[in-house]
Amino acid sequence: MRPRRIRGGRTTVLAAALSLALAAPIAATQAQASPSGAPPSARAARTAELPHQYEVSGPATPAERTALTATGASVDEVHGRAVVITADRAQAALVRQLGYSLRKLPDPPSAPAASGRIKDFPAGYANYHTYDEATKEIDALVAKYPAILSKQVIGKSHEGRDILALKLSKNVTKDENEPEVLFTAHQHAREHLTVEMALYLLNEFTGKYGSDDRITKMLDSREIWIIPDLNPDGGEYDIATGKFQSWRKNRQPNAGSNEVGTDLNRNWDFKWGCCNGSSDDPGDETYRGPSAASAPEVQVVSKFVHSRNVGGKQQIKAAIDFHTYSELVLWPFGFTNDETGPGMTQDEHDTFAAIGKKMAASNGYTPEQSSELYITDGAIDDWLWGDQKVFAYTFEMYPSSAGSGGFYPKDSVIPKETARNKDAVLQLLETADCPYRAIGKEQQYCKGGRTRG
Ligand code: 0X9
Ligand code: CA
Ligand code: ZN
Repeated sequence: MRPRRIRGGRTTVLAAALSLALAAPIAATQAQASPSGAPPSARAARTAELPHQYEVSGPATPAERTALTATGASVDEVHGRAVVITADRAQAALVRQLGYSLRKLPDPPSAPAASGRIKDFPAGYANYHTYDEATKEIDALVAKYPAILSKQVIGKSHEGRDILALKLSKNVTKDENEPEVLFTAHQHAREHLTVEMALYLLNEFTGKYGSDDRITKMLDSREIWIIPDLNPDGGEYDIATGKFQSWRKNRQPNAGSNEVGTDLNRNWDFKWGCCNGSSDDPGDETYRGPSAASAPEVQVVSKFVHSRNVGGKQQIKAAIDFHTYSELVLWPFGFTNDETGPGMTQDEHDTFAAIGKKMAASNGYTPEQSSELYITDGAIDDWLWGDQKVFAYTFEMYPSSAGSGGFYPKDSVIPKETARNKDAVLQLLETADCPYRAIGKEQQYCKGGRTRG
């Protein structure tokens, strides 16, 4: 019963479930139609158009918010009786059609790069790392700390940029029998703060090994993987012109459409496209791609995770995928509102919730099952858990609202808002040898101790 557009025209919304009038052409279609009334050449026009953020008053339940995502807009922020969305003109019109009122929010800043170069962050954002800057910083760290940090190129993005996996551990060149934990960042192009989060962790773990007790213990007894940039093409595109593009997806073209990009966080191969938690329209923010794991970036990371299955056992025990924004700690499943069911026992759910709530207590975020927000299918955490039984979380970082910078907070917040997650990250590392300790069931689930062999 999902509201559907008729492809090729965006002329009709069939929103029977929402009891809407069906016949009236929507405003955006009229705006896009040529004077002759011929079919609009809206594809090219939409591609050139930057989306905007809007506050939408009314949607108050997960079901209402999921219905909102069916317009193709992304839901960026959730409050009791309102949300903030990113939408292009057509999507905004569809939201109005659902009976909600929209208030347009200010656009992200646009300024010449502080460096005077294009393809760089603008003034006020100079401390964010471009892809090249991040790569240089990483290479310098690897050169300085070769005993505890190693770099692998695990594959390439659509446009051919390297996707990196950094390993941090004592005896880093050996694959030791130690619990592994994965941190990923930047599935969504405009969420630049997440790359800074990954770089923070790399700097912190290397720089404080040997002096910070908790860090030293974790590098001595865990193998930590950091994939700092899942979507380098999208990230570079977002900053390429001196004006932030509010871009979310990757930069893979879509066959038969002028619309570019797949939402990587709807493309993972678990319950892909199952549950109205993603879009089949290439123009939408949450386009799931033509098939599961169709995005090269998703393929590369899926293959990497599968490669950590050693001797029939997945070595990665826990994970955090960093996003912005809203200050949330989320856990699976996103594809269903049910707390338990196939693939999620009561003990597993309770373990997710116990660890999630404790991490949230340390960083001040709000803990909840991800479907409390809205339904998502094909998200990485659902895949990591559903396919690989990794205790996988999604962190939505700073800020809590659009008014505090939304996707584009100034670089002055980077130190505080990355360090804010240090304790949560260490907690997850510390629990990774037996997550079930969090519900007092270590004996039942973890006796025998060793993860392998
Ligand atoms: O919609 C998303 O992919 C995430 N929000 S964002 O604003 N960063 O795009 C939330 C995902 C929630 N669902 C799961 N974690 N499964
Ligand atoms: Ca080791
Ligand atoms: Zn995101």
